[in-house]
Amino acid sequence: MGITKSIYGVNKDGAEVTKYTLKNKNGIEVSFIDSGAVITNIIVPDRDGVFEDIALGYNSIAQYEASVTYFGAPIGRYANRISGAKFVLNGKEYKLDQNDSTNCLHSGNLQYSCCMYNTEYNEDEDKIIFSRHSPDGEQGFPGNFDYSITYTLDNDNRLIIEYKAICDKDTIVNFTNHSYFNLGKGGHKCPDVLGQEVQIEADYYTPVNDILVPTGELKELAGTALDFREFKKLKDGIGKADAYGNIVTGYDYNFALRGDGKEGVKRAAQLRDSSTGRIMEMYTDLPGMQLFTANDMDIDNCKDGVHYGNFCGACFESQNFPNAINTEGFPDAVLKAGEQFKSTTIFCFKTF
Ligand code: G6D
Repeated sequence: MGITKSIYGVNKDGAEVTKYTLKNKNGIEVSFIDSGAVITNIIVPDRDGVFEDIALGYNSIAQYEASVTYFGAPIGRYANRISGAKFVLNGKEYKLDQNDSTNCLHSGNLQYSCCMYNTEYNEDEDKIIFSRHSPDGEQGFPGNFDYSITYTLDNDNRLIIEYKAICDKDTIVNFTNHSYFNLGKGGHKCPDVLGQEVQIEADYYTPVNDILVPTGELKELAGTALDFREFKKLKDGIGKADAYGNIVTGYDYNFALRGDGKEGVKRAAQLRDSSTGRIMEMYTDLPGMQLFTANDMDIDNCKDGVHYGNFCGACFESQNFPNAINTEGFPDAVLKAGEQFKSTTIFCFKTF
């Protein structure tokens, strides 16, 4: 159905920020801004045809630029944690920002979601391409890294996110999108997702230490608070024990998705709300997914002036495993010089 655009605001450098909206034939709309290639709105119907914005977000560029919640944000060059904020590649040690205890979280202080992007699109098409050049050493990573993020909204109500990258040196890569979803009545204005149900295609998760770095094990989740093999309300897992008997006070775990990593894009997880009849499916070709439930959120004046509190949204961050570069046995995180990186994640919106 094409793209419309509008001026969203002015960023910290005084550059005009443009908002782009894709709309499909079913009336679903997804909007983005070229400051950060951030997803700002996802407007979908409920079972009665009431359209609401189910994506959490901010009210202004300044809030997005200062954000450490990563609403709608693409994350790179390496999403999730890297222990000790360092890694060794080809015998050389690379030091990163320590912005989360002694770890580097989501590539540190310079966020991909705070950079200005080039855009390519045709007004009558259903996709938009955001791209930029990440120079050698940016965020502490080796190599000149050229990457793009293509968002497509098709008439099957799928938001398709395609990541592409190429680097002139061996480097590491782990993209994700850190959108928070709330399928309840009011969408992102709904107070919490605790009554919403999650299903995840995983039999194992990667347990973490006290600073949220995976130990390197894969632990069975059957019968624990992390067991989402069948649909389960989030509130029915919170307060229950993980595989070690520790009480889960909120979800912030990486799930090892079923499969051998060679099947391509397959369904990884679902979120649904029985009161609105909204359901979201997430598909990916990546081996892991972080389920994060906004456990300590308390932010005023977000999008539409809404206050976001604890458990206000759920993130389904497709990813390689956290700290894979430093963990024997985890999937390879290295992108060889000149090799083309490609990865696809899809969010599909339905009603039931
Ligand atoms: C917390 O541990 C979590 C991260 O996984 C999340 O990405 C961030 O909050 C927003 O640090």
